[in-house]
Amino acid sequence: MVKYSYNTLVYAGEDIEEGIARISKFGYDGVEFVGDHENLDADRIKELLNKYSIAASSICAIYNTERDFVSSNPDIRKNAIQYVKDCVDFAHTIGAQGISLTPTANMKIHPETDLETERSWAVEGIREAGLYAGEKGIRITVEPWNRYETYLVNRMEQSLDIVKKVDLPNVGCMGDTYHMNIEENDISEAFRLAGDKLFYVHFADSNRAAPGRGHIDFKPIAKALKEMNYDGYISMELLPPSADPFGGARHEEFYDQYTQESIDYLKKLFAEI
Ligand code: LER
Ligand code: MN
Repeated sequence: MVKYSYNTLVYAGEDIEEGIARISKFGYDGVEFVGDHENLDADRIKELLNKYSIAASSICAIYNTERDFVSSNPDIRKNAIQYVKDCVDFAHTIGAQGISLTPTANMKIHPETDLETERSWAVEGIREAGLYAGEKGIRITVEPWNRYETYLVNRMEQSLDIVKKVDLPNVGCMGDTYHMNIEENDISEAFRLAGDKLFYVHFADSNRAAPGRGHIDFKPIAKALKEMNYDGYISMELLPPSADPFGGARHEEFYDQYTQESIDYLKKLFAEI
């Protein structure tokens, strides 16, 4: 059985308690948090998760020009590794199982060095972060992003290649249907390719709205996940229709409406297949 989670990334301008309460109210199993451990109080979140009887699913780590696994500046590469280690501590305190990772700064679309060197820095850095995460029982998932957000890992086969080279039991792949709809030939086949290395999933429709509001056909995807016996989280990562969706503006429909609608839509879909 899959588990359902909702990423609080889109809940701008409210206290984290409101988000946790909402996600619990609509019947989710888990809450996904942004890797913003400097502004989020881990002990308080742990108490709130207890209060609303819900788990933490994963930490959505955000990389920027100050923390980039493949920067030509070794200090910035070190910052990226340290950032994941800090996210691991945060995850450990709140009981989250994993951390999502992409080895480049978000929205960086040009390499600084040759791709072979950058890939080897990615493997090296993820391995160091993965060893630290493994000691605390936390998994790391390598997420492909579409070509407008990164150039290094755009498809599942590239995530799997890095994961195989890192070669740690707690480091695996993830897929985000929004990115996959742009980059993969066949979304279901890409999930199947990851096999038992598929550790985590983000769902959003083709326009990043709630599943059912765009033109992705979720039926074959749900079927593939079921046939693979995937029993991890499907986390809704819905974002506004904006060139910079990470800007933090409040879009009303992503709060109660899409939180409720997404889980209802997916539970019905999984029951039908
Ligand atoms: C980025 O587009 C993404 O998909 C997230 O999981 C991380 O911010
Ligand atoms: Mn995602």
